[in-house]
Amino acid sequence: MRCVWLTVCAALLLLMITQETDASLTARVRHNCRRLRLIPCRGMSRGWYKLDKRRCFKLFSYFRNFDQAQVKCEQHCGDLVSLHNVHQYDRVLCHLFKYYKGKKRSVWVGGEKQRNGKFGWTDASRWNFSRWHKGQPDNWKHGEHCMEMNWNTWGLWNDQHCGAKRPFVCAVRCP
Ligand SMILES: [Ca+2]
Repeated sequence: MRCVWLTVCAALLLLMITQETDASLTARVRHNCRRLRLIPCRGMSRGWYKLDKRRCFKLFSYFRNFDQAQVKCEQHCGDLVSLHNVHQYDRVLCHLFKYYKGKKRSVWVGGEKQRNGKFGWTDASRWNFSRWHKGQPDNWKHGEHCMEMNWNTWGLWNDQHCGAKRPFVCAVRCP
């Protein structure tokens, strides 16, 4: 009986810690994003914002699987977004946070498992930045080859089944 209560208490404690971490991370994202102002990309349609000096990004809020999302980005002469530093990461994260009004939503970004088993970007740029959720990528049930952002906690990444349908973020070269 004592063992059962200990297990229950441990589970509750773990739940509280997890929720606290999630809540504090969400609060940090909210705080960080307060002052961040996105700059619309000149010469492009509505919804495209500056990602860096060379690229613009846009959230497509309808749901597609990973390959369909990448094809859609290619139709705009781009790719699913690749992220290489905290500035790019914050711009995308804050846009999502504001768009979804703090209600967490997983989206596809451009991370995809390569032949060597490591993750790379669909635009073939260098993999030099990551924000994996603790314990990820875990290749759950040996079928997770695509990367989503905002899994479980705002801003953190997870490897996911590529057939799952998600909104997605594309990036293109500035016009
Ligand atoms: Ca996973």
